[in-house]
Amino acid sequence: MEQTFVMIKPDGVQRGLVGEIICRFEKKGFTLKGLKLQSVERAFAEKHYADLSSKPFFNGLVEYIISGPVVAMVWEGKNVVTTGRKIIGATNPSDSAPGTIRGDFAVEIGRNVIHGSDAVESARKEIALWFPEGVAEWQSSLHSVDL
Ligand code: RTP
Repeated sequence: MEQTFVMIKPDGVQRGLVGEIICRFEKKGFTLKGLKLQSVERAFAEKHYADLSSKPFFNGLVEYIISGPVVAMVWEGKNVVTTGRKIIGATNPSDSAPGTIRGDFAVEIGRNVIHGSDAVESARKEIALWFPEGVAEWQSSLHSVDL
């Protein structure tokens, strides 16, 4: 079953959006497989965002991610990577549709509340980085078997 990595960024935690965000993924029907509140070191944040190291906003992005605790999660379900990105909304909150997390709760691209893996392969890498101890083994009975 497909899994994705989702991180509620420091602004999302500070604004009390953790419950709301978990609620949206749960109500959609995805299964929570891993969850932790974590303060990340600079080197860890740089590793997570290594692909963006050449971008002009990289240092500001790292400062943002280390500015307070984040909530790291693994969610599981059919097409959870793509559908999770739809639930989250476009990167720039000016473009994210109402009804999405960023569309409903964010204004600034540099304070856009949440991260979600952009592909199955990056999800695999990010889950390995954030959850080296592994995630829960349980299987929700709400998922149908593939026909
Ligand atoms: P994320 O990784 O956080 O889910 O975001 P994303 O895939 O939608 O977007 P990406 O291009 O990977 O950018 C990662 C994060 O960097 C910040 N950003 N700031 N100032 C800027 O122009 C700018 N562009 C991107 C955002 O926090 C974005 O989520």
